[in-house]
Amino acid sequence: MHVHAFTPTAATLASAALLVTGLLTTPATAEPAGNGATSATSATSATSATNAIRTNQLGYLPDGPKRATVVSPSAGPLNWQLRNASGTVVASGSTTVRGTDTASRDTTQLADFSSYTGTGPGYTLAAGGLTSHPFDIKTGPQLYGGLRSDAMSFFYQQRSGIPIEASLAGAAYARPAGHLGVAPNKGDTNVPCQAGVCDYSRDVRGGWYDAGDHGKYVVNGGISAWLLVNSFERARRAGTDAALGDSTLRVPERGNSVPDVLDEARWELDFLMRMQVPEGKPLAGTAFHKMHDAAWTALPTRPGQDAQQRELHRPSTAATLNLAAAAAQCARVFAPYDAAFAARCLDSARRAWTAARANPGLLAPDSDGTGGGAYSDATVSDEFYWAASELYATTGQAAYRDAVTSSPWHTSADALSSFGFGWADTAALGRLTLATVPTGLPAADTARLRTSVTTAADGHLATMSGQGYATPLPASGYVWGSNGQVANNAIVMAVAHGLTGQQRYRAGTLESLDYLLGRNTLGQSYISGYGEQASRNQHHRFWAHQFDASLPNPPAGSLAGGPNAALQDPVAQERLSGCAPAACYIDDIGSYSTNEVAVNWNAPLAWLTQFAAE
Ligand code: 9MR
Ligand code: 9MR
Repeated sequence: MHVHAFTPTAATLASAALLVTGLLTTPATAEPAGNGATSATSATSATSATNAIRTNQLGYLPDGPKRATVVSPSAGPLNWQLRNASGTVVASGSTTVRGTDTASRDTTQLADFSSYTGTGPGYTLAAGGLTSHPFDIKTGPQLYGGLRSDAMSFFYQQRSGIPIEASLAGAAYARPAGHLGVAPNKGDTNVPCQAGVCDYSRDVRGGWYDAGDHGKYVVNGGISAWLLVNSFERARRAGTDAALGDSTLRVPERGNSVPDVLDEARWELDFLMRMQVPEGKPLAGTAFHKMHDAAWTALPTRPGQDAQQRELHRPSTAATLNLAAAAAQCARVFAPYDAAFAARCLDSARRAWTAARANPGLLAPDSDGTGGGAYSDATVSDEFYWAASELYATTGQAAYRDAVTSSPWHTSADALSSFGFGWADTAALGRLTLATVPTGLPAADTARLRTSVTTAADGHLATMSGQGYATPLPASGYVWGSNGQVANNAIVMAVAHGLTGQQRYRAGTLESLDYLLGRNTLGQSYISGYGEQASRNQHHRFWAHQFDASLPNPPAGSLAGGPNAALQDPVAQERLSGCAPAACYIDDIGSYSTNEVAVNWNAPLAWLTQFAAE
């Protein structure tokens, strides 16, 4: 748990009167490779958005909500028309005036064409003399099936320690394996600790690179693996897991009789277990917090070309509990497919739990951010709750149940707050598991946990209804990785839908995808490859086309971190000063605080697109 309430800076407050409707980027102008700290686009081209009818640029479901935001100074409602591909008006109505939206400072109106249930390509919505980008209305598998597959391929392409094959990723994305000890890599096969942390080396190959960097961090890897496995566990409950089964994704393990989404998660789970301190060593059973380069590498750097020394950082209680939670979930979900692997996961989870209980105060410091992210976390009671919940759901054992029921997080209203869950805030994950997986908890207690999920989902719906773009974030919620937070909150609503069958929760989930796919103040689809105006220059050391024209842009299905009002990188500071919170985003490779990709953001995207594709 860490505090992430956003405090407006003096700059954002002073410029509150400025009417910044949006900031678009110009197409990439390739310049010589830089160090990533500067913008690759030289012009300061902050132009306003080209289109003021904001829709989901991918499209809508015939039986789902279909809403658009119209930005208009008009004080009264406007008439809208929905046209099909041949230009025929198939539905019409009038907008609802919404007034000024705090997060974007836009004056918005709502056009709701949900009652139209036809299907087809190339619809447009017109209002107030403006016309939207064209969009499709298609069924779930048709509309979201491709994005689900691409959002999962992101994980394959982030894999460390294995070559990325053209046959699976496409020729532009193929690359040699990274960090297997082939020069100039120092390799993750024999990694020493930082000075003073341990006197031995470990083989910590594999796993996914965290983001645009080549670090591998247990807390962020664990929550991401958990989300992929959870997406499968949820689908199995709903009876829709066939779509995630064997040979459904572009992974090398196709055809091994194990669902492909689990194959992908296992690539990370194997790595997480390698990060556990071995028996016989000090702090045995705990997990090293992270491993990464001794110093930041420049952009671009292909994984196999990273020449930096890799180092293990000191074990932390948070990482240990994150491993315990993810490995306990692994034991439960993998059991029908690979009993031996499930048993190995359970053994690792139990040892991690015991070690965390014995070492509850190993806190990862904020200062450890050279060459990799800090992922600091000063409060681990929520990680204890999450790990206990997973171990209890898997084993049914009394000791874990007691740890669940005696935790303050079992009853705290903060477990599912408006900020939701994240790599440092994991109590909600325990709640989601206990609310959905059958356990021996008293029925009344399970019912109370389920109500806590639906109450949280209703809170997100209330937040959305107060926003011009139906975003499940308060105006203060535009922090680093805000798009990941949107996606995580959408998962809470999807789980509430699963628990109750109520359509309003499904609508909230789908409208959250609308936001990510273009229904926002910038008219920006934050998912590469999807939408007329989609992010394409996310911060990444290999998908660094903006810095080196011979390298690819991020592959389709890569979610950008999103608007971050705190402007925490030099490009954002130079280009976005005065931005409204929801507009503090720039599609520039240098803006790592608004435009990086990360496993903990693509994991909820994969989860949600699986839900939407059903
Ligand atoms: O590239 C790094 C990115 O992955 C991280 O999220 C970010 C914050 O930890 O840091 C980036 O690295 C920059 C470093 O912090 C400062 N010097 C320039 C680095 C490359 O942009
Ligand atoms: O997602 C992380 C965000 O919550 C933090 O505020 C930020 C700064 O510490 O770091 C983010 O994580 C980055 C990590 O530190 C390094 N790899 C890239 C991650 C995404 O930007």
